[in-house]
Amino acid sequence: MMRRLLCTVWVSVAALWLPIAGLPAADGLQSNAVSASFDDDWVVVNVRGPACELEVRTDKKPTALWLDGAKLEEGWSFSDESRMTRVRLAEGVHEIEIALLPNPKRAIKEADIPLTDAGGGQGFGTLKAFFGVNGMRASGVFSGEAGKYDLSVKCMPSGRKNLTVSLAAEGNPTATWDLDRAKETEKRITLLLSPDAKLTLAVGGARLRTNPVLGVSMKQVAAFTALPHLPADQVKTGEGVLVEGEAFSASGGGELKRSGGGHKGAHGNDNVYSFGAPGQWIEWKVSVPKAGKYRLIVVGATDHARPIRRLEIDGKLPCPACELLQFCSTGGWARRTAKEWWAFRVADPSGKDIPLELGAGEHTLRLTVVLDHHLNVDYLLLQPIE
Ligand SMILES: [Ca+2]
Repeated sequence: MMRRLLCTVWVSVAALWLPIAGLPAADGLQSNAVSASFDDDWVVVNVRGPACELEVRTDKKPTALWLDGAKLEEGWSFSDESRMTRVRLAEGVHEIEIALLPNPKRAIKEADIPLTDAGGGQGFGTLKAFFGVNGMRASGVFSGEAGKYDLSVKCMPSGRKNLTVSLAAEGNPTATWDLDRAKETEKRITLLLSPDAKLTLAVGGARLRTNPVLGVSMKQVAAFTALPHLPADQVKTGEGVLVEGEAFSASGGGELKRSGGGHKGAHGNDNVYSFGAPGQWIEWKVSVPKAGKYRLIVVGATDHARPIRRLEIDGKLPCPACELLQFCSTGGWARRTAKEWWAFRVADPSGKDIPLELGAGEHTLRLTVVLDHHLNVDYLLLQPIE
């Protein structure tokens, strides 16, 4: 059974007693504004206005009081007869916290939650936490390099409270889970993070007097593969198998659009755009004349900093790096100038080709949006590697 604390708050102004809610100030007297919140063994009262005596029906003698963050050793009293706790307040804005539990600690207001590196590095930034009547909300910016991360959030038991945690990381679906009442809870989440991604961690359901988050640790499990690139007009389109972006065979997860010549200098006078919703995908059929190793070139334009795409061939990842291929801004969407079409090569950042082994015949290439940056696609080109 939950104990219910009966909290009746009255405020006295110039010797007149006024209930805090519902009554107008007596003639000629300025009223105090009062609000209060409480749970089993803790009362918080906010008072604004002229000097007054605040009286709170706490039923038992408090174990500690704080006025505006400072512990009050004197200046307050408790009456066994009326079961009231009385505090004298000067004119102004005040917060009074009254603890009724043994060995009280004042409710936490702020905390830093570091994003520690499970791999032993220097960490990935800090979430700044603020505590209020409904729980805690912490936010901060991820300071690591782009990549895929395994993240672990450990929280203490919630005790008598029902607490729900949510973690939102820019570009990823929000994860929510409940805390166990009796034992520590560890939640593991995989996130795709760009540098400077915003992270928000919230614990809701009740006022918290301590930080329930024991730690957040993360570990990079895959890096993004930044693709080398060159101006599109330097690509020898005659060498290899070319498939126009606009000649896709299927798409899903978002409304893909064909330009119909609305962009400058596109090959075949057309391209696709509106390709940037998380999880959105495009498939192309290509017919490879001869079995062998091929390099893939994707000609695209984007004004976004870091479009990430997963490449699959015939439903499979052709190489581990193909999970997170990172394009970069070409300076614009190619609406103004054809110079904004760049050729990105599936290669490691040092420029070494990542060869794709293909048998003769038809294959399906699929690009899927990871995170949310847009990329216009003019064409794809498979070139045989000597
Ligand atoms: Ca095209």
